[in-house]
Amino acid sequence: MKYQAIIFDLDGVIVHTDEFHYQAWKKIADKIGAPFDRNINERLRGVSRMASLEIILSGTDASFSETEKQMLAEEKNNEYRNLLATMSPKDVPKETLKTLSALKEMGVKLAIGSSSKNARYILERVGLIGEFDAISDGNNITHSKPDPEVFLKAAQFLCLESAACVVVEDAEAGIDAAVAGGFASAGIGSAAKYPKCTYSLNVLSDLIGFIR
Ligand code: B16
Ligand code: MG
Repeated sequence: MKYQAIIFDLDGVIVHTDEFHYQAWKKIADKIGAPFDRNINERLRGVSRMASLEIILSGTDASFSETEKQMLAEEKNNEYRNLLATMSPKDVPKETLKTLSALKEMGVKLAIGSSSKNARYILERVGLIGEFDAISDGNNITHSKPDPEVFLKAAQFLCLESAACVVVEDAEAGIDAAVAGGFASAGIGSAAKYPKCTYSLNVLSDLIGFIR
């Protein structure tokens, strides 16, 4: 086997919570009169909550104090968590379940490397919390993607070197983080055509052929 572990990004790779991020940010942007559409939303993939807010605020001339920014971020998170509360195991794509179980059978370790502070809550809601050997998320890092910290911590939790792991990502910021950390990377969705990817996936299970 070429690799001993796969480190999966969560939002946009394992489950499609990216639509919920869009809806929650849209509500906040409309409220403060900031332009926001699906193109701007693409720039928020893999980016931390506060950095996402800064991207949205850069589209308006209005200025906000640090306290107001914290309040907007909290309001967005409350909206987002209300949407997450509607999730259940039926929200896990069959492709995800099939891929995770095939990788397990191959004896590959599985980890999560997500910028989200809600990662564990999401994994609990959809019934996947017990499926991973390690979870590295927004609560155990000080630097968000494109910094490699979240993936380096995941590798550390697995007691493996970066070279033994492949990072799977839907965000260019996530692929940049993987490259910076010395990991091989597999891009899916928006990141599949990013030239810095080691591998390009049409569907998640394409991964199986690349790691043998
Ligand atoms: P939270 P990932 C990322 O998750 C999302 O792609 C990004 O849109 C979000 O701002 C970030 O998590 C922080 O999420 O507000 O829940 O802490 O793709 O790294 O799994
Ligand atoms: Mg993502």
